[in-house]
Amino acid sequence: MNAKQHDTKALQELDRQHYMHPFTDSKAMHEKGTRIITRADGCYIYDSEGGKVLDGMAGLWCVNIGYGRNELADVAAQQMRELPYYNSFFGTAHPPVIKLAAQLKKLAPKHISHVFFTGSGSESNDTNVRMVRHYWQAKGQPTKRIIISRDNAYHGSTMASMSLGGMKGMHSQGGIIDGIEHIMQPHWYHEALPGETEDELGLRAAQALETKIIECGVDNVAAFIGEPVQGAGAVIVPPSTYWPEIQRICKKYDILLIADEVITGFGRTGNWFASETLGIEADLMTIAKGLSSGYMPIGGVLISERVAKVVIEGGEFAHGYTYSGHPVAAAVASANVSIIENEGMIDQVRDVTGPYLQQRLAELLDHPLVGQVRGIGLMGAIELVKDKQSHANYPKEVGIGGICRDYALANGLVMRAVGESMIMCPPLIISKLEIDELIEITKKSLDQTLTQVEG
Ligand code: PXG
Repeated sequence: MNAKQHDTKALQELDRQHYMHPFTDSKAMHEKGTRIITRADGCYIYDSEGGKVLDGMAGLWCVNIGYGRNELADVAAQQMRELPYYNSFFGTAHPPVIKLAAQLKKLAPKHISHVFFTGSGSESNDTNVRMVRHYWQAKGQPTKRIIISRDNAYHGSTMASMSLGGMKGMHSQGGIIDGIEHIMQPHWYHEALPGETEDELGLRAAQALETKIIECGVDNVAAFIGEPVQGAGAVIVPPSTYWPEIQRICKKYDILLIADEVITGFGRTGNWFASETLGIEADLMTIAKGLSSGYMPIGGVLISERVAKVVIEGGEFAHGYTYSGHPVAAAVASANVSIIENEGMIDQVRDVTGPYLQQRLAELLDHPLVGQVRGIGLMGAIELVKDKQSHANYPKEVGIGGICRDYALANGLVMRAVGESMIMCPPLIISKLEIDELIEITKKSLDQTLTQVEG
């Protein structure tokens, strides 16, 4: 494809004048000049200066099938011509949304019976807050309203989903809504007591849920929400003792379990959902991102028969978005899911590229800066430390993650820095050769970072 010419300077100036970016320190960004991405293909993105960069983050954890799949553009164009918009309110529906719901029911865990559609992961978690409270009300237990989540969780950026999240920096900008409680995260590397094994930490972190339920009053708790593997929190894979214990506690106290699969869904961990990989049976599952591989904005909630029955029996659930089940987004999501299925992408992640990425990441443990590598399937994190023995990170002021991220970008790789962790989540189509490239650039960037911070 011929690259269109773009006037970088003019675009950067317009950007500075008029565009308010999400999650951005505007002043700092404009001092460097905004990076303008103009096109993408496969696992690579291209900028307005002609630079080619390996996208180790699949956009924002979402471009599962990779860039440049023209079939999806064709599906979108065809659907726009036929029926660009209609809603599912007031007794109507349209073919793409009905077909997508049925397609998702087929590939979801057996106990899932229905799907509610939204425009994003954040909206889906807002839907969850309303749905679990409505569920308990409809069952005649209206005091069950509190939702328990974890520190350092990410569930979105709307008021309710941000409140569910456990990001202190977000809470501090405007506060959180009532009825949300947080417990510790299952992060062995930084949360373990002296001598505590991973399994012991997993149990202790899960039992914090039981303690919190009792503290809140058993009759006041509606649900627990967790990402099977924390993503934005820096790819934190819980010890194997964690989820079975969480599940046991949810059953014991009769509270609903919500698995936020926005990042982990659609193949990321080598199954359709991480709930299968980790043996979680959730009452509600949040989906977005990989549902359409980011080609169209769409999210949703997979609903178990247990919850769906009560909601359906409860009369009108007064909730929905103009773009719930948008026909173009639904048609594109449906084609995306078919591509994942027909091209065997999930088997490839489970059997080939997932284990290969994890094996190659493990090699980085020899590097003086690397204290731990974590990961599962095609998501991974590298924890940068000053002292491997004590697990101590460099002081925040050093900004070691940002240093490493900037070197990686200059070397041709997009990686995210979350505090002192370097994180990655490449498209599911990444080849072993491209994983080699990712690892080589990471090694080089770690060396450059070490030289800069230690001289
Ligand atoms: N749940 C999870 C687990 C997520 O990772 C959302 C919900 C919200 O989805 P929407 O579509 O509303 O953005 C997410 C989103 C980061 C980063 O810094 C991560 C996300 C979004 C933006 C930035 O890693 N995840």
